[in-house]
Amino acid sequence: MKQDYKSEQACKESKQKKVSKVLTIAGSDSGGGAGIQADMKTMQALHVYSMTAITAVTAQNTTGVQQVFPVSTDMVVQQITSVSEDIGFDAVKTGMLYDASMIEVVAHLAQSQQWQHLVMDPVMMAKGGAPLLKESAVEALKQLLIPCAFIVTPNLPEAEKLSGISIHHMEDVKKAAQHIAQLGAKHVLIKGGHANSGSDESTDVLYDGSEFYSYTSKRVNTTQSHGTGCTLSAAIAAWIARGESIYDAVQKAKAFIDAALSSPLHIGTGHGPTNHWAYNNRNEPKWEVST
Ligand code: PXL
Repeated sequence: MKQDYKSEQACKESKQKKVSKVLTIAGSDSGGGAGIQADMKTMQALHVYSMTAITAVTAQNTTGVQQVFPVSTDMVVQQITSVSEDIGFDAVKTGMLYDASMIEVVAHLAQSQQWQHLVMDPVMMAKGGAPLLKESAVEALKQLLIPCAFIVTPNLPEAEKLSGISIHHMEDVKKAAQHIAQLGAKHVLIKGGHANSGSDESTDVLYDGSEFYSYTSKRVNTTQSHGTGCTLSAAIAAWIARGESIYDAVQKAKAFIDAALSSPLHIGTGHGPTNHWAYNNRNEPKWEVST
């Protein structure tokens, strides 16, 4: 009997999963498609417990950003301290940081708390062109936060800003990735979604300090792409927190965003959000537009 009980217990225990945890430090998007909201929806879908430190509150919808209200650096430090002292995390993700003083305090904590897995999305601008990072803060990103990053995930315009290299061809993408890695990031993923190549494929390039890896997927031509960068980087952070290698985390996060872009929800009248349910419902019928 005892033996039976023991094996039952062992079985039960072996079926227990560790809950992986990610802290996201980013701005709130009232429209629910990008920022903190995209991060939490993505991590929830990937069965990762998410926590937040909100850096700015934005009033926005699918037509644009109407207002930005930055949260004080003291309050951001307190949010991070509160969750790190009690709950802890397996990875940290940063999104909208808004200005140099915010970058300074986050970089300071990254160093003092020795964050091993910082996924840094260098958010600079919203889809409609609203600035989410002050121009004067780009240098702080380069000098203070990139050196703490496990992976930086710029799109093409962000990669140009961070590297100072004007990108026209794949060779330029590689040079820019090397340049950003030299600033201190362990890995750099330059996303090809903004390329105006006329190709029906989109290629993201990962650089790990010695080799380049290409991730090519079918280009999804859609206006329903608000929050794509946040969603991809949140998925990378979630998979890293779950113990995947950087190569598999990027591959799986790409699968998540491909599903999210391919099955739009048609929310709002402008640039709608991606579909954070789609990855888990890949074999379900597509969503109908509600009128
Ligand atoms: O997608 C970049 C982004 C990040 N964070 C916030 C945003 C946006 C885009 O609008 O609003 C808060």
